[in-house]
Amino acid sequence: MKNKLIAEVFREISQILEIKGENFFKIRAYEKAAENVESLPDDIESLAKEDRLKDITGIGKDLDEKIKEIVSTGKLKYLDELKKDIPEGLVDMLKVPGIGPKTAKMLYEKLDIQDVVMLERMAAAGKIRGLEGMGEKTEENILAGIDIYKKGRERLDLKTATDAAYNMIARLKKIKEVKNISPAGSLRRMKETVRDIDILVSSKAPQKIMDAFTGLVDVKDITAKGPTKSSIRTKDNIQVDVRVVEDASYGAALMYFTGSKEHNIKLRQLAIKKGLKLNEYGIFRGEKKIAGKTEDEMYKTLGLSYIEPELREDRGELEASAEARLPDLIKLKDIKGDLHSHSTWSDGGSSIEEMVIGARKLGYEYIAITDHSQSLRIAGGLGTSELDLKRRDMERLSRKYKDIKILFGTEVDIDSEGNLDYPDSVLKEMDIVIGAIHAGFKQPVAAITRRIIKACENKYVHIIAHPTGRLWGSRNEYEVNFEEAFKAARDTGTAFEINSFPQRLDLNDVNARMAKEAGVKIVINTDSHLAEHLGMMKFGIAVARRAWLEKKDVLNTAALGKMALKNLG
Ligand code: DGT
Ligand code: CA
Repeated sequence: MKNKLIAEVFREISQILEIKGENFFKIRAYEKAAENVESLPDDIESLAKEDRLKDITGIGKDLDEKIKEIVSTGKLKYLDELKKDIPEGLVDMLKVPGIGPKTAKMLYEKLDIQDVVMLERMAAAGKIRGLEGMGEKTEENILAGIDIYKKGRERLDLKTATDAAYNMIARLKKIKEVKNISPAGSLRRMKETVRDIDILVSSKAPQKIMDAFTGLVDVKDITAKGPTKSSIRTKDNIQVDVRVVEDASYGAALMYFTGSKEHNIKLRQLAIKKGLKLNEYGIFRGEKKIAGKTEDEMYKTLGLSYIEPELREDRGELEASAEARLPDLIKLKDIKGDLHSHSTWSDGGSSIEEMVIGARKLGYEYIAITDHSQSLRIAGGLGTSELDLKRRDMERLSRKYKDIKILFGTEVDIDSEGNLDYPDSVLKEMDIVIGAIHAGFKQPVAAITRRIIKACENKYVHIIAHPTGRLWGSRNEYEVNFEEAFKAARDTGTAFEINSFPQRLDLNDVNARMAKEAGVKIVINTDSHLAEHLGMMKFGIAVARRAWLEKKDVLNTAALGKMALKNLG
């Protein structure tokens, strides 16, 4: 789908227009078009082909032509022209959280700041505080924003990395000389963020693989090309390394390049203790190779059972493997439903019916539609009279789709004092109540923890959603004292969420494992704002697996009647 690309182009146009000080309505028209295209459930390419773009709100003749140009050429002349008038770095500067077009314009005009590097230098040198409305605090905020921006660019979110890697692997698989192929590195371990994509191939014809890989259409630069290892940067600026090994060493190499480094070091120490030598070619007794073809064989030779890649972080997995007490990790197919999703009733882009159809396609037994609560105006939060209308809509759909249970829910805002955005009399009527923090991220840790605990203490709140508030690349997490929060959750029977949205993925692996050990129940949700987001469940599952969770630790692996949700009695 090109929806996202087109939305990004329109957003960039609106920002450049704003920097240039153009007409407000023109700016707003592009912004609005970006929002509409982004939340569109249909594939914009097919709409363009059928000449139905003008059905989209805010798309007239002019934008219709521009979308068609992007769809057919992948570019837009108008944007290229616009960019010529302003320094290139200024557009990047807008990606720094907290820097809007107005600020960028002022910094450019008054201080000739043209890119992020200059911005950082000037903020650090205290040169910005002299400008109107700017102080020392502004400079601190700018530096903090640059930090988040840089981190977001250094490491890819798991979805971006997974999509890019599997797309590339699918194309490399078609080469007949490829025998085995797999992702390796942090991506295979399904770490929340990934620096680069590592791919391992076994083949008798490494040169052919190297040529094919470096010749792929999306390669922008070839940073290294050797007989068995090459590195490239894609047009999306993603670094990919491919290594080719002999099939007899494939397992050893896969183990080595999957890591983590800490896991590898422990394995090597174990080998030495057994009088063996371990490297990326195999396990050796003296000169004789005794394992190397498969990972299974490698682990067995070391006296261990197979360790899933998600566990290879040196967090006790070697010991657990040796003592046959590795967890039976949860799998995607164990999930029976999604308990956190949005519809067009609040800020989602799909109707309840589209969400329900999406959930049925995944074979779910239930889906909760948990739209935002009344105070969250920007997210289209629902007032009580709208709740009645939504309920009627749901009841109609429940009669139409009898093979899935549609749960009536809300993501209720936890305010800065820890109070909930609906009275108990409203919450009481809901099948699923999710409490979530959406503002006041800068409060001290004790205050935020107190808010979460207070929400847990409300007998109608089943789940605490995205418990750290982080958004990779645009917002840092707020601090929570999880020891205290988990204690409250356990005592009240409130569950904590692992949010599968790739920019969120919180609870993270470490906190989710701590939650389990503290006796807290976990749910894995997608927080979908479009029907196709329902498929992001796999990323939440990855976090859960990295947290050593089993099927029984996760509530939404159970049938609806058996789900141990908070007892509201
Ligand atoms: P990343 O790229 O930062 O997201 O994380 P990784 O784990 O993919 O790290 P990367 O790409 O530097 O290396 C891939 C794997 O290769 C790593 O997980 C383990 C292995 N490896 C790399 N360097 C060393 C090393 O110095 N010693 C050992 N034992 N293994 C290493
Ligand atoms: Ca890597």
